[in-house]
This record gives sequence, C-alpha cells and structure tokens, in this order.
Amino acid sequence: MANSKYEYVKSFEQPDLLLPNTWIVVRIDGRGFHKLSDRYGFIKPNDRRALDLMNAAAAEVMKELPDLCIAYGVSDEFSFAFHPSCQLFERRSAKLVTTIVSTFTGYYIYLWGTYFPDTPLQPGGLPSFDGRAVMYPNSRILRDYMSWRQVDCHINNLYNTTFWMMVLKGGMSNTDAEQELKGTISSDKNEILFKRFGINYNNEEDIYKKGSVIYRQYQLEDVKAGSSKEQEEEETTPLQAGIPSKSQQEKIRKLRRKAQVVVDHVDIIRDEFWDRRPWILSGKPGRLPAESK
Ligand code: DGT
Ligand code: MG
Ligand code: MG
Repeated sequence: MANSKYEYVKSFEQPDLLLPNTWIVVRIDGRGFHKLSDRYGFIKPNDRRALDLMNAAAAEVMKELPDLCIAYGVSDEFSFAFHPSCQLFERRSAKLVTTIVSTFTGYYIYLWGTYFPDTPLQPGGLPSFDGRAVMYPNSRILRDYMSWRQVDCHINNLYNTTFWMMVLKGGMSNTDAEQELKGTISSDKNEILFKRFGINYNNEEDIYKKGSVIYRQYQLEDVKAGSSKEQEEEETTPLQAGIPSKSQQEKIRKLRRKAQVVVDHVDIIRDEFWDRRPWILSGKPGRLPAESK
C-alpha cells in the first residue's frame, strides 16, 4: 500500500495489549438498568424472564468465542473469563471488550421478544452495556474474583428479597423498609422473611441465590481428596510450552465448539465445582459425554 501523507496519524494509536499468561475477565454491565427495568416492568426483586434473557445472550457469546472458559452472571452483569493461554486478537483489550459487549448486546436485543413477547423494545429505551477487562495472575485469584461476584449476588439477593417483601407484602414504605434493614445482618433478614412472611430463604430458587454460571460440559470427574492441590501444583509450574501455535489454538477451538454450553446455578466458591470440572481452569478440553459423541 502506498504511503500517503496522512499515514502518520497511525502513530497516535496506543497499544493496549493485556499481559501474557494471565486470566482476562471481561465484565459487562447493563447501562441504566434501574430505569430500564422500570420501563419494561421487570418483576421485583427478580424477573425470571430478564435473567433467562441475560443467560441466553451470554450462552451465545460463549458459543461464538470458544476461547472463553467460563462466564458468571447476576442481575444486569456478566463476567467472561479467557484462559491465560488465550491469544485471541493478540490479547488486545479494546478488541476483546468491544467484541464481547457488542456480541452480547446484539443477542440480548435479538432474543428480547422471546422472553418479553408482550413488551417490545422502544427507541429511547434500548438496552446497552458497558465493559472492562481486568487481568488476574493465577487461578486462585480468578476463583476469588468469581467468589466475590457470587457472594455479592447472595448479599444483594437476600437484601432485595427481604426489602421487597416488606414493601410489597408488608405494606411498608420504601424508606421505612430501608430504615429497618439498616445495619441488619443475614440472620436478621432470614428471620424477618420467616417470621413475617413464612419464607424460608433457603427454599428460594438457586438462580436468584447463586446467580448463573455458564461453561462447556464434558464428563464430570470424580472428586478425590487432594485433587484441588494437584491443580494448584500444576498452576505454579512455569508455562513451559509458552504460546500455543496457531494450529494448536485452532485445534483446541474446534474441540471446544463440540462441547455443549450449559447454564447452571451452583456454588462456585467451594472446591467441588472446579474439581469436578478441571477443564475450566486447565483450558484443556475434557472428554465429551458419551451420548453427544
Ligand atoms: P449503571 O450500571 O451504573 O448504568 O446503573 P444501573 O441502573 O444499571 O445499576 P446497577 O447495574 O448497579 O444495578 C442493576 C439494576 O438493574 C438495579 O437497579 C436492579 C435492576 N435489575 C436487574 N435485574 C433485575 C430484575 O430481575 N428485576 C428488577 N426489577 N430489576 C432488576
Ligand atoms: Mg447496570
Ligand atoms: Mg449491575
């Protein structure tokens, strides 16, 4: 290509490569969903249709980007994790974030009518999402990140469930309910729910209490004592293999595309989830379940 006199402007573009060999989490969050949830009449505190729509859009993102290992969603946010060995877009931050945000938003809008058939989207109230990429240096910290989001889900859901019960069923004003809940701990909220409304919080649906985790399904491993330790040891070994070759990357992508993408509502804080699904942290595809071979 001939050099034009304008070409110098390219030098203004800044590199934004994320560090090698680190987990990359792209977290997206709905913009102004407080207002949007009112506009389209989302049920308080949890609208199953809204959560199912978030999950459906996230599952499509997982299918389109086989480099993703796991995604976790709650409320109007989703976190998508790329494995440390990921080389997609040379690990350029803006490319990764904008691809995820736009793919997610595209599907969210495309699938809206399936979940809200009677409430069409209106111009001026179109959903949009922001996004950012954060790097985490090892699997332990990646897991702590995921635990942080799931604990947040639990804390917010317990608060919101109690608050909206007090308002919608208990007839309290928003301010009075807020005032009464100020400074309460989990057991106080559990007690309010049980004593005043006969609700045992433990029996609430897992999608609300635990959020949603999306991953590729392979044959589950039997949990053996000490297996999480093995994982840790593997983790601390320096990455001898370095960057996988282009053909290796393509082979892994192909294998990942064969696996079914599943949506689950389970504890991701304890070891069991990760021990039984070692492919999530290792990035190496597992064995496909017999029936889907
Ligand atoms: P932002 O993210 O700074 O642009 O502002 P928002 O308004 O999106 O606030 P954020 O992300 O902190 O909180 C999420 C909002 O979305 C929150 O106001 C409640 C609403 N929301 C999310 N899921 C549901 C749902 O299932 N039902 C209802 N009623 N509201 C929901
Ligand atoms: Mg938001
Ligand atoms: Mg949010």
